[in-house]
Amino acid sequence: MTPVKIAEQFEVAGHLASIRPTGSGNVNDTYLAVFRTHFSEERIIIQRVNSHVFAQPEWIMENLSILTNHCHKQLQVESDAADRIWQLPRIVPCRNGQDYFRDENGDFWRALTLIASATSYDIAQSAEHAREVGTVLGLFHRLISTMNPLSLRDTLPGFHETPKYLEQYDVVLKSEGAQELLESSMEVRTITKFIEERREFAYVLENALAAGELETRLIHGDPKVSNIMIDDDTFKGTSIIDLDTAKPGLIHYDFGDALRSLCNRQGEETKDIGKVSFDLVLCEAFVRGYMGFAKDFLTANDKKYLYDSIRLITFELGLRFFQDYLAGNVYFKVKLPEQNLHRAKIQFKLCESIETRKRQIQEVLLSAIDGQ
Ligand code: GN1
Ligand code: MG
Repeated sequence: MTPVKIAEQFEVAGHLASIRPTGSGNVNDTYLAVFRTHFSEERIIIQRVNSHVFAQPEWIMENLSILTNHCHKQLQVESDAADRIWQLPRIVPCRNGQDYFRDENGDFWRALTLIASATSYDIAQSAEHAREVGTVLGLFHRLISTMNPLSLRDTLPGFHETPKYLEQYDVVLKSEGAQELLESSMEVRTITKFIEERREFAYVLENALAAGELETRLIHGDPKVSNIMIDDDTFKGTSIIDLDTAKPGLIHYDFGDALRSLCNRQGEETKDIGKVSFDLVLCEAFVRGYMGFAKDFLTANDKKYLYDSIRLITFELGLRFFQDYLAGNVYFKVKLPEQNLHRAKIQFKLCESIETRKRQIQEVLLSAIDGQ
């Protein structure tokens, strides 16, 4: 079915004026559709959810409505005191009465309202931007901190449990394709060594959870900088999007993920790996914004693992990209066969920079926490 035909399955007033691909997602396919009546215009986001990644896409929609209903109620209670308008994506129903549509190939399509007058950026624009990203994640964590972690289904079992990725990596490494790459490429061998040197570290958060130092809460799962919407008029953060990976987990993975994406000024796809490093100014601005809300729910033990979370999620994403390269690019979308290898090298370079700057990052974290 063509994108035009798909768009027409959703309950929107007026006629479809245009539909075009948008966004830079690595997993789902995203389109922006514009509908017009004689008097108005409505813009919606239509997505084909990758059902190789999400085995039960219906659960994503269930989670989304539970989550947005909770946040909406809470935001309404607080709206008089808020310094901005917080926006949430709303599910656009399908003409068949459901909140999704399956095409003749079995592909899963859903539509969401577009966050109004706002932009998301793949790369940090300024320290002010970083602070807004921190503010949005802090507010989101505070809003969902009052929900029962079991109120959402686990749409992606094993997602953000670093040891699980190591187990999968070990299996892939034994495959014929991976063994051939290992034999023929010095670069691949160097990366496997890098991973081996961090094998023990990969357990740091899960060990803390098992020891009772950290607790399972609800998390966003993918709060990278490009999922935070910034108001075009006020330049204040106004929304967090891409709620498909919201699930029970450790909020540390969220904290780390926002920072690893934000503090790499070169971005996740740069050609210039040599320039990749972890930016301390952006880090400090983010943490100040985050702590404005997070001081209400972060425990002393939570604070103890913040540095590790930044290092770990960066390592984890590098491992996921590298493993997918070895497996033949079966998970992340690629335009070039070596793209996942390249993406992995960028994350591992960033991971090294985070390791080299450990003391400075810890100082930044402490001063931002004390500043509250
Ligand atoms: C994927 O598809 P996208 O771009 O929203 C991935 C995240 C990674 C991210 C890296 C479900 O997110 O975990 O951090 O790429 N999402 C999934 O850019 O695996
Ligand atoms: Mg995502």
